[in-house]
Amino acid sequence: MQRRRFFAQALAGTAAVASAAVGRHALAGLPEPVIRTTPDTAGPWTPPGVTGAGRPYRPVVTLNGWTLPFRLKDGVKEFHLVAEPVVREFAPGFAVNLWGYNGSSPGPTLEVVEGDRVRIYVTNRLPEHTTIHWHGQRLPNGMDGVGGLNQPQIPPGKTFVYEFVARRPGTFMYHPHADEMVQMAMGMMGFWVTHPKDRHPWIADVDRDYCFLLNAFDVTPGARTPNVNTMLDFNIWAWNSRVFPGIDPLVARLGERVRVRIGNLTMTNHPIHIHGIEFEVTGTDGGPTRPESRWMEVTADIAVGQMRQLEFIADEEGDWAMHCHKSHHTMGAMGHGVPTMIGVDHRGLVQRIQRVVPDYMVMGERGMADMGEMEMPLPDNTFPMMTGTGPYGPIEMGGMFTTLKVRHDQPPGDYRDPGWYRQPPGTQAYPVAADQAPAAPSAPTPPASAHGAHTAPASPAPAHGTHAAPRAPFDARKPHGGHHGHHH
Ligand SMILES: [Cu+2]
Repeated sequence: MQRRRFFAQALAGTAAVASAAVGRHALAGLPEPVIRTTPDTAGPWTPPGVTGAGRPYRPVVTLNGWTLPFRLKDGVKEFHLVAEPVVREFAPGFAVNLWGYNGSSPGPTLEVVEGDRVRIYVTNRLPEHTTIHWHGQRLPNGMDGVGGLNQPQIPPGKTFVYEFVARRPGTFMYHPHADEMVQMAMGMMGFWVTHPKDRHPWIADVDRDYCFLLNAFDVTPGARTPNVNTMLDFNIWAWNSRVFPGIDPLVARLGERVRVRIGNLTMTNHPIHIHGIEFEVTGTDGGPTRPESRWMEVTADIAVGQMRQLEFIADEEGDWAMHCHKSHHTMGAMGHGVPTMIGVDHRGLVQRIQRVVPDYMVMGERGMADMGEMEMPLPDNTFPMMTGTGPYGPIEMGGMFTTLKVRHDQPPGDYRDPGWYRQPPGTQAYPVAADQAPAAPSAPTPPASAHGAHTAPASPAPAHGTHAAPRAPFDARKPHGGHHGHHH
């Protein structure tokens, strides 16, 4: 059923590829490129009647992505990647002009078996040259894809062929090694999975095998094209070029073994945190980890250019948050010049300003949680800073966030969203009446003039002497308290 759905999607999204740069006749001997432009998660794909060089495998599911079908020709698996401009919907109402492969960014996942000989045609329909580097693979030097070093770059309108044997099983990715900063800032990347051809002592059979790439963009709110010269200050934190609530959930049946393969092609690290379960890192882009080297984690830091395989038993039912633990990576695009307003009382002021500036809003005087439900006027093409609505209200998350949905009645192999979890009665946090809560004493108020190092204490000293002492270390940290001299 999943496969049928995929083919329906593939057929619906398949366009006869023709352009001025590469005529159909020029591609006559090549496998027809398969194009898919929808951002929903395609079901697992296995080639009909072909299992590759090894035993049957459990296909991966690419989060908000898809696996590229191949053509088997004389025992070689032939793929056709087309590098081209695409439009990617990051979340409903937010579409961005990117560069990608075969209609999508990231490009489709390439999925093969250890020992397979693969031949990959790469057609360049970008306005500039490109290459593809096969991150992590063992291959002949001339197939490694570093433009200028291993090969001449692929000019616009031309097709190059890469051919090698997928020598070791594992988790890999592909991306250009030509004008790399620009081309990766525009979304050119994809996943690669090589399944083991025999039973491997360090590679478990899993019931579900998910994969996605971490990526980041700098898109000015309201704009449609990323700024490509940004080096560090990105504002869109995405998984497979999707942002919450545009990222699909990972679903599992209670008790299943689940693998999540993640690669980081951003310019910073991402500590990926999964609620509700513990996992082991069972592999990197260097291969499977030795079982005796593994330990339990709930957060795995994935550094720049690294890949990690997280594996766990989904043995707790519920809707579990799964997200990057850098809190600004679970936010949408925002202005950075917003001052901290917690504790500032604006009562009365807003109405007065709104007479002059009708859209005026105060941000954050009680924290930023209000942002999750505010109807802020947004530019036409962006997404709210904190959004996504759960069964109990705004989730107050954007960017690198989704959920792991574990259900006892999720059918095996069914990847459909089961909806929100209903907690059994008596298992959810609940409010109590004020007279039923234990007394909650307030923290003592600090002396009013604690920062006035040069003036005499103005507040009356507390009766018990223990409160006088903490003033000294506070004063000592003041850089302009010259008479302490600790920084000379
Ligand atoms: Cu992050």
